[in-house]
Amino acid sequence: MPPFRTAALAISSLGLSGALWAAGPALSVQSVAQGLEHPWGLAFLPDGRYLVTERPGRMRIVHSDGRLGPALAGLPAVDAQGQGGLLDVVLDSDFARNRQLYFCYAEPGSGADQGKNGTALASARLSADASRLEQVKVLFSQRPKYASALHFGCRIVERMVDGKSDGTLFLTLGERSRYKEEAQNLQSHLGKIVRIAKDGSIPRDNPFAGRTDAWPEIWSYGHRNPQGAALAPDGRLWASEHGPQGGDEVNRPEPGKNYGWPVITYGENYGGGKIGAGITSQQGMEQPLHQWTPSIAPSGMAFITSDRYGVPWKGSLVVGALKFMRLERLTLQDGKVTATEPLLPRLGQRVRDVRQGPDGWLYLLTDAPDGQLLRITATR
Ligand SMILES: [Ca+2]
Repeated sequence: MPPFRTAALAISSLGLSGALWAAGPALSVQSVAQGLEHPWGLAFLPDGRYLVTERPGRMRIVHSDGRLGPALAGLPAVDAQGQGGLLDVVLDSDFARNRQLYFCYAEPGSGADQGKNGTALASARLSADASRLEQVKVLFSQRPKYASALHFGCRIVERMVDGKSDGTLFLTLGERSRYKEEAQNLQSHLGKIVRIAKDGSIPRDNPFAGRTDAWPEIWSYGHRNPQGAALAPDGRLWASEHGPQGGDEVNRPEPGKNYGWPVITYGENYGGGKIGAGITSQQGMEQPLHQWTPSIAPSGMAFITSDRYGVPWKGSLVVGALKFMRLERLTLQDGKVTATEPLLPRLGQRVRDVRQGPDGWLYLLTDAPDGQLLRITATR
């Protein structure tokens, strides 16, 4: 559709001083709750309350008046050190009926893996009185485990096809930092996005299912540390990942595709110096849809599907930035990123997660020892 492309280019070329900004709403930030210790994942319960994870290993209800409920009982052991701990949580799309939820975390190793850890995904049922997790079941454990406090990835997205769950979950997995070459190894879970059925089985239509030289859980590979993921309104998976120094990325991970790390990257080593051959493209490896250099340190992401922020913002992707302490809005057109705009430049807090609530507003979690749940409303 050439007319659309022309329009998108025009918007993009306006850059930072463009009319796009003027067309956007004025935003207001309200604190819903505070006193959350490094909150990481946020879900909205059907009764108007919130479910929040805290990285040290707690999951709790936040009441609509901001009061924090006690930590829920029933969590498995969590290896909370460095970037690891209790990380994401999502509700099953049928939660109102089945009270099922999914969470991921740094799982401590045992036996031969004593002293090591890895990302794990579990399902559970929230008890009727919302005081505990019941029927906790580990659906997936990242292999191999390593002794590392870095790069767990760990966003969960339920896959929906034509608006209905297909019974599977995506889980993003980091490459644990010291083992970056593993991101290219198809017989390793490091630096991958995997797709797992809600009962822990492996979907038969995964891209590498049936192959002997690749693990069947793998959906896409060549990722570094993907800490943001969301399903677009059209049902496609999008994910963000931290680059090294520079080269943070947004991708739309497709089955079986290679997203390049550490062979291709727009980043460099910390303190300077190229990674590998220092190349940004190679045959058979996907280019990011957007990359940030310098890094913004992208964490959670969400699509704006509500009308709350006006027509120009509907369909945008918003990404939380841990660095520069803001939100980043990406304008999308035909599956491509055509413009980016920093939001909330005076927020002054690291953004760990961003989600659109059932009321259509955006909600943020800020990463701090005294982290907050914030609601972002539009005042015009
Ligand atoms: Ca890449």
